[in-house]
Amino acid sequence: MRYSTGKPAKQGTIREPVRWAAMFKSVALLATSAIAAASPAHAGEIFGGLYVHDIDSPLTASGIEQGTDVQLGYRWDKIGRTPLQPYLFGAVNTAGETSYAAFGLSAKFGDRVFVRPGLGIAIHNGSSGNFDDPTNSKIEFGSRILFAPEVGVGVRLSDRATVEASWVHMSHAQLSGQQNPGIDNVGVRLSWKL
Ligand SMILES: [Ca+2]
Repeated sequence: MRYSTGKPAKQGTIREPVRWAAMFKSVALLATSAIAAASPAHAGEIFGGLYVHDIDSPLTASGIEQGTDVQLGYRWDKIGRTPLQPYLFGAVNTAGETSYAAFGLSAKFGDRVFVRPGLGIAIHNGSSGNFDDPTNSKIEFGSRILFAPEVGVGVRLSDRATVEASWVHMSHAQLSGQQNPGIDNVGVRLSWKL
């Protein structure tokens, strides 16, 4: 029995769904093979963390801004046979001060215990002023785009999960002039392999 309603189906109503199904199938196949080609062995990782924003460190002239950074990101699988993993994250400041997003490359050395250095480029929504304005509680970064080196020291919790103490620095290395106070954010980050 093909049609339980007993009504004869019109030509169009049968053929349209079949055509759409075929199209959907080929798109799904294409997407699946593209993902498979991009990551033959593993998928990437998602990560998230909480950071004390703008700690007063010897590396920066700061300790000015307040709040906590809520960070959320994605780390791709290794590029070929290199240890390099591209990453992308956003860090939103809970006190409405400088939030930022960074894209870069990191490498993980070790397994149960590891060190993960990285170098990223960041864009932020804080002040990019070239002179310090002491009347505000903002950092004048001197540039909209900043270098964002980072280091994590962590341990593996399971096959999928790691936790690390993480330091993210941002400054422009005086490439955009003398005004380069920089910022250091220190926190804890959890990564989860997909
Ligand atoms: Ca200021």
